[in-house]
Amino acid sequence: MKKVAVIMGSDSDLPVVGKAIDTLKAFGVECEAHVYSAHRTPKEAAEFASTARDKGFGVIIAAAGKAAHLAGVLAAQTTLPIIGIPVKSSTLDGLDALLSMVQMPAGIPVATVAIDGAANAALLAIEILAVGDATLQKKLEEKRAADTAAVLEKDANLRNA
Ligand code: RP5
Repeated sequence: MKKVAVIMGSDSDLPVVGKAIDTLKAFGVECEAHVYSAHRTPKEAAEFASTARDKGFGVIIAAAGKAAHLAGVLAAQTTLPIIGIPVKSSTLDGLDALLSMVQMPAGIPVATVAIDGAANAALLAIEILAVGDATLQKKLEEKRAADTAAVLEKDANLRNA
């Protein structure tokens, strides 16, 4: 199975990004986390993205806050799918990161999830890998069924209260 790379602009993003790593691990997806910054370590970020496919990665998740160019900078160096997590790490509550990440020019896509949406970033990465992996697809379906059951249980509890 292909690996997922989880790149964050700073270790201060880890409390958010941790949910993505935990979700990937829960599905048995191998992941590798790095701190690379589009602005502070541009060479390392570009080097990682341009060699990621040959190293066995199938998807890259990129998390960053403020003027969040990391996902776009990585996307410019590879045709692997890039999923961006805008991180709420500034006085603008993450709206700055969201707009920096989501407004990519045509030709260089970044699939941007919600502000701090790390769990969905991981699930989207898993869904991409599951296109060619029946075991992973089954695990996704089991999670959906469990999520549905949990909501229906809450509904029943509410009516029985
Ligand atoms: C961004 O700036 C990082 O992704 C982080 O969200 C934010 C603050 O970084 P630090 O100053 O905490 O390293 O590049």
